[in-house]
Amino acid sequence: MRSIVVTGGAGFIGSNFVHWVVDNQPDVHVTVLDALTYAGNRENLAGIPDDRLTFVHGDICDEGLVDELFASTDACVHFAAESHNDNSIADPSPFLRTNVQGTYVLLEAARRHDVRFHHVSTDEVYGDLALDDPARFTEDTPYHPSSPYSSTKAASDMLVRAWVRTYGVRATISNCSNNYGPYQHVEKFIPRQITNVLSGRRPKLYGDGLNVRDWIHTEDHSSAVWAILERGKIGETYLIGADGEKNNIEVLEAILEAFGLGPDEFDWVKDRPGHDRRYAIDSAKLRAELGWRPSHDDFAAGLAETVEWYRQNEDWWKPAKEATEAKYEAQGQ
Ligand code: NAD
Ligand code: TDX
Repeated sequence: MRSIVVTGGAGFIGSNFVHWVVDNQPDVHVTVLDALTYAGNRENLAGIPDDRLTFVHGDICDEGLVDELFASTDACVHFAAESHNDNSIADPSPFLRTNVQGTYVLLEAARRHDVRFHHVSTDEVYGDLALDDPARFTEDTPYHPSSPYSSTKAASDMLVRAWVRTYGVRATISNCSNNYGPYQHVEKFIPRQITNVLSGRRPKLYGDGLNVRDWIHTEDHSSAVWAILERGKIGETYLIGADGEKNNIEVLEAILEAFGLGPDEFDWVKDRPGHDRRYAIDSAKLRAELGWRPSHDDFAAGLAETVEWYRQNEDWWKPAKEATEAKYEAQGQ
């Protein structure tokens, strides 16, 4: 594989993936296709040499542009999406357009040009598990999405499966759990709480704080996606997770501790409508078939590094902070 198109490569996980490829795959040229929505930031790709990266400012729904890019690439890794549940509850329409229509446009171009396609999806397509359920999601868990966001991701997964079966598109799918690390937008849970403290606000916890997420460092997501792109079986789905289940109170306490704050120094706020209770990934297939292992096995250390990154990069997050908090405040969150 010599050339790949990375959609959404200026977002959180996409840009971490691009850095990972540039650092670990010296013979691969990356073309990022990104619309630079509120969630995309060209700065996320700063420092990457021009001979390794071409940046294209454009929309995945633009058929002509996508066709042109797919005419000269070996593969596409598709990260571009509207990605935030709370936004999808306030206004689902951009989620339908980008996540469903955009994926359709990419699949049609992959079909025309026989491009190897990897679709990046989420564990949220499986719905949620009870706190006392010993089960975890596997590739065989039925789809049961709860939010407008996760239902559009589920729809896009279904399109990929249909294009593999009907048209023979060479595609794979991965469903990953919650990522953390640098370059994550301040609307998301961990960066929101870190930057609340850094900007003199109190952290905000939804509902009863007992909801569980299965945290994985974004670098481990990148190495897993690469393993699937290179060695995954066409038509298959792989779940990506690093055995990182924690409830939101535990994560928040670790953040408060990193700042030397007491465990009560936060506000309870209104719960998210339809709030999924627990996500948990069984990644046995990925580990057994592709030999993948996560390298970040110490959540406290990864979180401390992430806190430090936000401390050091105020210029990166400050411009988005006020507007994000104003939006939350209007929602009572
Ligand atoms: P993000 O919101 O940080 O980034 C999304 C990127 O896509 C941005 O750069 C944005 O500009 C771009 N984009 C949006 N609409 C576009 C369009 N129409 N055309 C071109 N570019 C467009 O998202 P993220 O958290 O990095 O998530 C990336 C992918 O990973 C998504 O598909 C998401 O569903 C999936 N995922 C995320 C997580 C997580 O924890 N964040 C977990 C599992 C899967
Ligand atoms: O201020 C907050 N307080 C709070 O308690 C925010 C922003 C969130 N929460 C809770 C809601 C969730 O239980 O924290 C948990 C994590 O919330 P988010 O960061 O919004 O993530 P989540 O809804 O779990 O979805 C994420 O993981 C799966 C990504 O945003 C998705 O793109 C991905 O598919």
